[in-house]
Amino acid sequence: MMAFDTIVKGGMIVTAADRYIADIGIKDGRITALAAELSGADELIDASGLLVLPGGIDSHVHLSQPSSDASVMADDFESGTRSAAAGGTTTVLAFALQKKGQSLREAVAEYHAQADGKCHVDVSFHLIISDPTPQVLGQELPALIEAGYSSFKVFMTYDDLVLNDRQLLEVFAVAGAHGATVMVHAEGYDAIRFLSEKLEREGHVAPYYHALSRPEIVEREATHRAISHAEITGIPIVIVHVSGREALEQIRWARARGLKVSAETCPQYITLTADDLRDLNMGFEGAKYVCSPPPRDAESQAAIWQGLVDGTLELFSSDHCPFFFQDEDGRGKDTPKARTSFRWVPNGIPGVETRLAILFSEGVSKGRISLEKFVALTATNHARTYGLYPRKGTIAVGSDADLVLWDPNRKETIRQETLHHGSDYTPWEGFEVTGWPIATMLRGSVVMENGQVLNRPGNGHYLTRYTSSAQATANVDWSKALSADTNQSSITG
Ligand code: DUC
Ligand code: ZN
Ligand code: ZN
Repeated sequence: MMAFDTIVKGGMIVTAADRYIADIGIKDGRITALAAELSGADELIDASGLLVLPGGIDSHVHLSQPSSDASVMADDFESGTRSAAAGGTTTVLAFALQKKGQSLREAVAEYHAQADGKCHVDVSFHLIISDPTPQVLGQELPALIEAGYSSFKVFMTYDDLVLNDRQLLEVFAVAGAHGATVMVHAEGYDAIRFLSEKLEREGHVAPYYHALSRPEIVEREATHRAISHAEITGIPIVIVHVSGREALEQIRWARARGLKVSAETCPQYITLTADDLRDLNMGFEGAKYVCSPPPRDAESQAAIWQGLVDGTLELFSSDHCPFFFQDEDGRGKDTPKARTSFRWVPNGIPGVETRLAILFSEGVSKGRISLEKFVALTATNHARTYGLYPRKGTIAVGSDADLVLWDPNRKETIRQETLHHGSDYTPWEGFEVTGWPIATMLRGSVVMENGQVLNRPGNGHYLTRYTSSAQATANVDWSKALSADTNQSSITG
């Protein structure tokens, strides 16, 4: 019998800590050897001249999520994870949204039913808590955290999702008691409503005004409030999709106070600005870029880069929230109702497939960040923050063989026609990048090669995750954290 199923030969291995040229020996889906020269495998993959990176982890992805209006998400678990695999991402943390009045258990069961057997890469769920009843806070949430759903998101805006301050504090307290990680959508509900109604009264209804209805101050205020609630309850939080310098200042202020505040940003905040929401031809194209928080200005882009470089921003996720632009069944962004006001344009853009290429090109190829930093921002820090490290997020003996073979010199132009997602457009149409994924491996199997996703939905497994408190107290059973048998199950398991 061969020592290895596969050897990846001669690539430049990059982790968050270092880089070196070596062979990677893979057996039963895991890395079992790293050495200058390995032999004895059924399959050899030549990686010479390529970078070998940990598969990307995208910890902010919306798939099959219901909307409160007629819009429908353009990706389910099959197409969304296919798109992830094509872009070099091997783990997707998607949301399982609790509808008002619904039990959390039921919400989780619904998402498992949607994901089971459909995924091209590994997945795990963050919960979205929209209805923190005593039953949810006292029983369901603690039980689910215990069962490996160790993170959840709360919203400070949106009619059907917003939690008031008391509810936020109650939810944070449960997270603290059970060691879960809380992600916060920090934009203030009342200020957005006030500004939206004022803009509408003034006749400012085009997609561009979406950006003016939720300016940076709205994000800054909510970020500060979320941080204060975290300090009151003594919990660590993650501020997701940080878009601008004002929110960033709040996060720096919190860190200087010794608070555990992590922060995430996304490709849209380093590449787009609010001006992209303007359609100078008086058309509706600007709706393609409507997401929340909205893209800001050049100064905020520079501030976001500074935050990525100095470590204030530790996570670079896509916030893949895919809608159709035009859809004949009225399920997309361009509908008669949405044309009456920006308020009715679904908030979100697709990006799970283009995340790595955009950060690599704008960050590494343009000399703003190192290769190691790229890996930390796109894989390692996600695994650490959300209870998957070191099984995921690094290249080490014992870790899953989730790898992306990356050509740092390849020039590509992002085009909708070559992407794999369900949306009918990409916000980055025509965007030129240097650096591109050549192959993606999930637990030792090639799932994408030269832009072709091998059609094996069901390869992806559901991942249970340990809690941040387990990590903080060194209470993780590391043998289990790496064990394929106990920490890895099928989607339903
Ligand atoms: N928040 C997200 O995280 N994604 C899309 C829309 C939103 O408001
Ligand atoms: Zn959000
Ligand atoms: Zn999101």
